[in-house]
Amino acid sequence: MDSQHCKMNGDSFQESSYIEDSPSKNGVISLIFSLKEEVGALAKVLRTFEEKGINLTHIESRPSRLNKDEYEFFINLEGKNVPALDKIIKSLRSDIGATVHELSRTKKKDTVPWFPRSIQELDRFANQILSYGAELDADHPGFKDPVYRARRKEFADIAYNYRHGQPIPRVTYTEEEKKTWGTVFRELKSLYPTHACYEHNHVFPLLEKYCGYREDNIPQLEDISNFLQSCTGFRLRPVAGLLSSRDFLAGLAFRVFHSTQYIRHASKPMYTPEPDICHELLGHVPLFADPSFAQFSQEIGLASLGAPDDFIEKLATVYWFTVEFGLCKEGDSLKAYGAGLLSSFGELQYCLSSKPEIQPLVLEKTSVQKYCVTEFQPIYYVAESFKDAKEKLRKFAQTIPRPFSVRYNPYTQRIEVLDNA
Ligand code: HBI
Ligand code: NLE
Ligand code: FE
Repeated sequence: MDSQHCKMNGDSFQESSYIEDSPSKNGVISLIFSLKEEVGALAKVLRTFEEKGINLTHIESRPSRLNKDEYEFFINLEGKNVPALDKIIKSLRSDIGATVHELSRTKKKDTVPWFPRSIQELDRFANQILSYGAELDADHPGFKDPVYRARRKEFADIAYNYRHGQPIPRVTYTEEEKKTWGTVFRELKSLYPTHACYEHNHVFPLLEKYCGYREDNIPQLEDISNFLQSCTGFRLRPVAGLLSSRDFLAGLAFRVFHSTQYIRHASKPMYTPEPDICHELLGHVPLFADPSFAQFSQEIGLASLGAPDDFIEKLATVYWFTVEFGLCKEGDSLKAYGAGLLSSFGELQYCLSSKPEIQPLVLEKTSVQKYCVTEFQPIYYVAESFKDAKEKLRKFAQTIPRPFSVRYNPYTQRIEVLDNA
């Protein structure tokens, strides 16, 4: 596999576009913009800053190297009113035709990253998809297949247009898509009795009974979302591709699971590095119907809200080695409960073979384990039980440097923030 996709510690899923938009927090913002040499050009720009009440703390000018008849201005300003600043930058670009480079927005050290406080606010994540999803990477089996790409776009549009509370649009899958699902379904179903954990095997027949899980049918997200809500309050919302770890984990705090709706490319049914409908429905969904697992998942989400970037990375790694690739003890044997295992008939067989390294789940260690997202895992961590994993997670969450604690209120579907100060 291509090693450039093996960024360590999951940082291929990381993104740090979080800018605190509360007007009370003021960091320093540096910009460079260039203007045509013209009488009053700079004054005009400075006036817009003045009008929006933005204080400039430093300004330098120099002739532009790229364009002889332009001047570049380097400015520092107080980041008090970020939305207004964003408007100014936009209008500099579109109205004056200036080239604007934003050099840095130094966040104050104690700035808390934005997080959703109500379930409706998850709508904000819809179009913040990481490149892996919307634009397929060059070594993806679907990259050169125009039919597959066009199909992926149809699914992306459903997700972009979705708003909380709406029913999830039903999809008519093509014969080829159904065939891919059929292969994955048949192969996995034959492995589950011996390889999947008790909870997965317990729920699976219910999904066959109530949600249309069959070899010749790809179930609909809406039906599954309703089923899960009646089991544990978990619900699904469609997503166009990979979200940042921060956004994805925040959904879990509300018992919302962002689910893809497209299916893997027909040429590689046995394993895909991306989430797809097989992964979500066969891997994740059965476990979200289990109360103890649902609680564990939500607590990872709650721990992530407003946490600093390095902590998000640790939580994403814990998520990776539990929810995605976890093994658990059942008597004397090991079983798979991680969704990435339960949706890949290649890796499901491999993970319980003698090939990989097996270690007990110890979050201080597990949370800093490096991993690769495009290959079978060389190491797995074993949980004693979901209850044990949850207790470990609670202890771990207490180490988050966060000046407040959070609690989910299921009646209002809001996060309550309790100030520790
Ligand atoms: N985004 N849509 C989507 N689905 C995932 O399973 C997913 C994600 N973003 C990040 C992620 N998973 C995890 O690997 C962790 O980084 C949380
Ligand atoms: N490798 C898994 C599969 O083939 O189903 C998907 C993993 C998504 C994180
Ligand atoms: Fe997953």
